[in-house]
Amino acid sequence: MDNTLLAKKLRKYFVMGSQNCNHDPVVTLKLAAKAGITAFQFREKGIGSLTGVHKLELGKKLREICWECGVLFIVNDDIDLVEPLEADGIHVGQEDLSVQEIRELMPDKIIGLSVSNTDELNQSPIEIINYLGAGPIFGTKTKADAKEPVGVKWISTIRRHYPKIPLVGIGGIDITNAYQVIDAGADGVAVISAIAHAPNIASAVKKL
Ligand code: TZP
Ligand code: MG
Repeated sequence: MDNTLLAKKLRKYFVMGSQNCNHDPVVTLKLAAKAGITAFQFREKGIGSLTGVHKLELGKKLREICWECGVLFIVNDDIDLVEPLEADGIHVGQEDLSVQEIRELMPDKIIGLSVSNTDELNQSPIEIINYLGAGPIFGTKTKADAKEPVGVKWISTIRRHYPKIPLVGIGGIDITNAYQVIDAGADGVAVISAIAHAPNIASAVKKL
């Protein structure tokens, strides 16, 4: 997939695991996928999350929905799930398995990398990854160990250095501020609670 197409597919990027959902995650994803999310990241992690076979079984159901609706399917961090779920790619943070190692194992998968500051950006092998996740842009309660919010300025900074890399903002983004992230130069917005906790999921997805 080339950069232009990937950038388009990252426009409305729903990130979620069962621990984020007030309702059945399968129902939640179905509603979001039917309403127009373009990408999904299976992020089953943290307090209350599933492990082992339960994680795999939920992943399979969510993967199926993404196939049906033409939604890109990315796994968070867990490299052992990429093949069993036939994921389109994997998203990792700075403390996870190195992108060099992942690229050697998976030459054709999409690799997304989180970057929160200039040091992280400078030490990252941008040429071997496919997209960047930048944040947390705004304050967020969803990720317990989230770093300080960096603001939309971080989006414009990355964009200046890398005019063409597919780029999404994450952290505290909702229907009221998503436009700021796009206006700053991001290709898309990655959200958890703005969709998972929305009173009306379809309406939230449309407004993002
Ligand atoms: N990475 C940086 S902030 C964040 C992640 C996974 C949490 C985003 O959740 P929300 O609810 O969209 O603020
Ligand atoms: Mg991680």
